[in-house]
Amino acid sequence: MSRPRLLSGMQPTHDSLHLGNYLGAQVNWVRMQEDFEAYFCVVDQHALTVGPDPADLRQRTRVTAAQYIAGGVDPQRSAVFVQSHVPEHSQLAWVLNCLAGFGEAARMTQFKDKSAKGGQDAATVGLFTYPMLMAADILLYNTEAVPVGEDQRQHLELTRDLAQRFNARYGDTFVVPRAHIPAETAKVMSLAEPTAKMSKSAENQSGNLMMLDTTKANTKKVKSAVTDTDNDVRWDPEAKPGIANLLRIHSALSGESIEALVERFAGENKYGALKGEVAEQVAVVQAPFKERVDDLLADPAELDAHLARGAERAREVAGATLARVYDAVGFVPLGR
Ligand code: ATP
Ligand code: LTN
Repeated sequence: MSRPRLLSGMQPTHDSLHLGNYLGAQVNWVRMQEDFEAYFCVVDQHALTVGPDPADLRQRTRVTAAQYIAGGVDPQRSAVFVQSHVPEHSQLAWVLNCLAGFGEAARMTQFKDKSAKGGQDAATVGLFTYPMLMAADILLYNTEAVPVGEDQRQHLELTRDLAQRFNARYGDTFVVPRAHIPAETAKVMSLAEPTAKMSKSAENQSGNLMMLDTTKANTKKVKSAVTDTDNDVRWDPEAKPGIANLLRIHSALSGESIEALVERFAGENKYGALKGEVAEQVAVVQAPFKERVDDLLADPAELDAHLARGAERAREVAGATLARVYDAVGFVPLGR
């Protein structure tokens, strides 16, 4: 019996993933690839929406793929591929652009945030149509499950709406996907500004724990994490967002429950001790991760071969779905 399908992706917008990407998304990917037929895409076309330097984009696309594998994605079991290698993604995106409402797309918070940051003129049309390309990524594979972080919930809702709208208008074509969002670590917050999520594109990078940084650099960031001044370790995300973030990170990495941690760090002046343990827990995961990435990047031909195999597997499924879509909307098939 065939397994249900899963697809997810990350943008190659930085030299390294951060701990939020790892805990919020990747840990779940690795767990779920056991039960699903999984497709993991490096979404380079999405990254183009912010106008990266070509050499950076090329390098970051490979580094991102290497990080998927270093984090535990098995390229023999799951398809690891690059979005621009599978042209069906942009082909389906066009069809979905013609189905999505202008106002509906304008309501996406990611678009509103990102376009507000650079000013209206700096925002590209690509940034506006980003969610329809993401919907195409997902719907091409008849995907049932999409493991992402909390910030992607709205895009997933839009994807579901578009799938249902297409099915209602043109007949049953797409599977309506579900988001899989991990509860505890759904949002890893910035260490410098614990009310904002850890983000690759944040202006202040001192709040991000980067998976490919040195242990020393990350330890320094943890030790200078913004907290509060009452020095009492308690679980109170509203009043103590910095401490809540550290507790969540510790718990996700160590497996120790938040209640147990609070009990262990109860009493005066334990912020330093908590930070010390968080730094250690981060290093246990991050140092070997970085080593595996370095090994993979040392053999670019092998890495590119993984990506070529991944794209081939992806195209088999994507091509069949796109053909059904083209037929459903009324495009004339190419004569022979
Ligand atoms: P950018 O800041 O450039 O938008 P990002 O850091 O948000 O990038 P993405 O590439 O957009 O990262 O996201 C990759 C995956 O990581 C998504 O599933 C997203 O939900 C998840 N993710 C990103 N940031 C966090 C975070 N701080 N906590 C938990 N999950 C996160
Ligand atoms: N928008 C997503 C990245 C992304 C994605 C996808 C995630 C693009 N296409 C398909 C899951 C499925 C983000 O993380 N910012």
